[in-house]
Amino acid sequence: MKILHTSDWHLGRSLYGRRRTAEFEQFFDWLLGCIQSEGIDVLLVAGDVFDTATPSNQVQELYYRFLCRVAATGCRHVVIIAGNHDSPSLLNAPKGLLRSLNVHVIGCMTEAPADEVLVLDDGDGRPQLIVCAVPYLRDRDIRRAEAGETIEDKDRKLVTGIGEHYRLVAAAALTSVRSTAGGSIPIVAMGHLFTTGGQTGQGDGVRELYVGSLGQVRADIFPECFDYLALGHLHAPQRVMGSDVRRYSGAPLPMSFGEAGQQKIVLVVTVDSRGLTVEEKAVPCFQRLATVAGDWDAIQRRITALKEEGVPVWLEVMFQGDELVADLQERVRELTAGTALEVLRIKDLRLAAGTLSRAVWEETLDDLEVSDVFGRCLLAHQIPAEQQEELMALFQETVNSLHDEDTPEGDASHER
Ligand SMILES: [Mn+2]
Repeated sequence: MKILHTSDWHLGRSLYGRRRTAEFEQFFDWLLGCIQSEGIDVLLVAGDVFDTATPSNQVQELYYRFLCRVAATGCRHVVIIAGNHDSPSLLNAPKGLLRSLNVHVIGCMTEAPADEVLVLDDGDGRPQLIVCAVPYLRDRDIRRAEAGETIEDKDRKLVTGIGEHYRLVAAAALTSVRSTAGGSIPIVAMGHLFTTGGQTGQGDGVRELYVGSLGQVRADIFPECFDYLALGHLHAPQRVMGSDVRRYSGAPLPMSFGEAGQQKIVLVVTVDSRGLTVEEKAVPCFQRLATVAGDWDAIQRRITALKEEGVPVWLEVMFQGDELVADLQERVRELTAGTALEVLRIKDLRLAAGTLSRAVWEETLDDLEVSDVFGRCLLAHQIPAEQQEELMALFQETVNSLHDEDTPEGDASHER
C-alpha cells in the first residue's frame, strides 16, 4: 500500500497581487501523474487546502476538478483535514457528496473522537488502513474559558487539550483495530499544528499565529500507536524531532520569496510486509522566484545574469546600497523591459531603515503582518514596554478568535 502525504496548498494565494492559478494547475497535473506512476492508494492532505476562509468560485472549481480527476485514478481514498486557513463549514459542506468519490473530509472536531477515525478498505472491502484525521484544533473547540485566566493558563490548557484530544482519537483507533480481522492494521494520524522546535520562515504566515510559545505542542503528545504522522502547517518540509515517520510535507509551492530557495516535496509512504518506508518526491518548480538584493551594481549584475538565462522569473528587488537612488523604480523597469523577468516588488531598504516616522512613510501594508500594525500602534501611543507583551498576546488572541468565527463574511486574506 502506498500513501502520499501533502499539505498547505493554500489554493488562491497570490504573491504581491499576482494570481498563481497557473502554478496550482501545473502542480495538480504533476501530482496526478505522480499518483499514477507511483501507484498511490491513499492521498492525505494535511490542512490549509485554501488560503482563505472565502476562496473564490474559480479556486473552488480548481479543487473540485482535481478531486474528480483523482477519483478516476487508482487512488482509492483521499483524506482531507482543515487547517487554520480553511473554513471548517466550507470544507464540510460537500462532505456527503464527496464521500461518494471516496473523499473523506474532516473540517472540524466534534463531540465524538471516533468521528475522526477512518477505516479505509483495500478495494475488496477488507480494512487496510486506519487514519486518525485530526483537523486544526481551535482554541474554542477544546478549551473551556474561565474568568481570571492568565495567558499562560490559557496556553497550558490549550496544549493539554490538544494532547488529550489526540489520546482520545488514538484510543478510538485502537478500538477499531481490535474489531478488524486479524487485529493488526497500520494507523496513520494527521494534524495541522506547530510542534516545538519547528522551523518557520519570513512571511509564511505561520509565526504570527503565535506569541512566544503559545499554541506550540511538544512532539511527545502524539501517542506511540501512530505508525506514521502526516502533519501540515509548517511550509518547509521537516521531520519532527528527527523522526522518519513523523513529518511535515511542507507546502508544494513557495508561498513567499523567502521560500524560493526551498526544495518543495511530497512524501510517499510505502507500507508492506517489511514495514514502513518514507520517500521524498521533489516537486518541480513551476514558476521561478528570485530575490535580487544589494547595492545598485550588485542588482544590475544579478538582473543581467538572470536576463541571459532567458527563463521567466518573478523578481523581488531589495535595494541595500548606501547611496540614494531616487529613480530606483525606473532603473529596474528599464533593465527588465522586454525580458522574461517580471518585477513584482521593489523595496528600498535604505529608506525603510530610517527613523520610525520615515519607516512608516515608506512602509506599505504589503510589508506588515497584522501584528506589526498593532506593534506600530503600541509604539505610537508610547505604551510602556512591560505592558506591550500582554497587550500583544491579547491582541493575537482576539485576531485568532475572529478567524475562528468562520462567518461567511470572515476574511483571513491578511493572514499569510
Ligand atoms: Mn496553517
